[in-house]
Amino acid sequence: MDIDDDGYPDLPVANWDRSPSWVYWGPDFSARSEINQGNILPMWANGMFLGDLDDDGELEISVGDELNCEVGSHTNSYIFGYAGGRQFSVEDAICYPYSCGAQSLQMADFNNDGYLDIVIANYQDYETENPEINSYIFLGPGPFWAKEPAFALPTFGGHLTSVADLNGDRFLDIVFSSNRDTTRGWETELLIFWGHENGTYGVWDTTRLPVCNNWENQVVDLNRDGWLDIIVVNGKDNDGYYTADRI
Ligand SMILES: [Ca+2]
Ligand SMILES: [Ca+2]
Ligand SMILES: [Ca+2]
Ligand SMILES: [Ca+2]
Repeated sequence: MDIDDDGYPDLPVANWDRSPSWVYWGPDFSARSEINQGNILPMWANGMFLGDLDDDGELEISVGDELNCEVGSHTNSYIFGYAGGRQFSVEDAICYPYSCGAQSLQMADFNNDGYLDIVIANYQDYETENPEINSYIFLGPGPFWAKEPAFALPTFGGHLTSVADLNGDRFLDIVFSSNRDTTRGWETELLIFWGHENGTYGVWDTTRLPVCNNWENQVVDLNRDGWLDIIVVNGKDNDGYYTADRI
């Protein structure tokens, strides 16, 4: 997306290490800026998303922070704002315990009220190594840092989400990649949480599909029949063999 409104798309990059995350500036991408402003340390960033969360015409960038050296996975995830020129500033946060081993903070209007909301996908609590922790939906408008989540969604080592209306009922559905669970190990199930007219989500309406050590999913209509399909990026099975990705 074009962050600085110069007519050229720019390229945000989440760095999964101790480096800050960056935006490379179009059109030639030779220059980059650090996103981690306001003394926010790099914290093994995952799953960036862009959207105008506060409806002021400028994009915000959400960054899921998985862990840091001092507090492990008990760390905040942050939302940075574009501060003009090639600068960013910290705008908002999803705080621990709602950010725990976070993989993404995806933006969408889940309750159809015109304000962008956030779904955070949480991988695991590194202190207990338990991957069966909740992911959460926060309803906008922000600020989100002191908000309670609207919905707690139990996930299996939650990873990158896709958000789309998969069944054509006009309500957004959420596809959680599932990395592992406690009983089935790597051979777990991807979770689709179905949307509803009143904007609610819960375990009482999910579809589960077999996956192995699933890192990511994407939705697209591959066979052009008018229905979105799901591409699943898998890792290893319980015997340690790397498995085929699935559609
Ligand atoms: Ca640009
Ligand atoms: Ca904005
Ligand atoms: Ca909303
Ligand atoms: Ca739907």
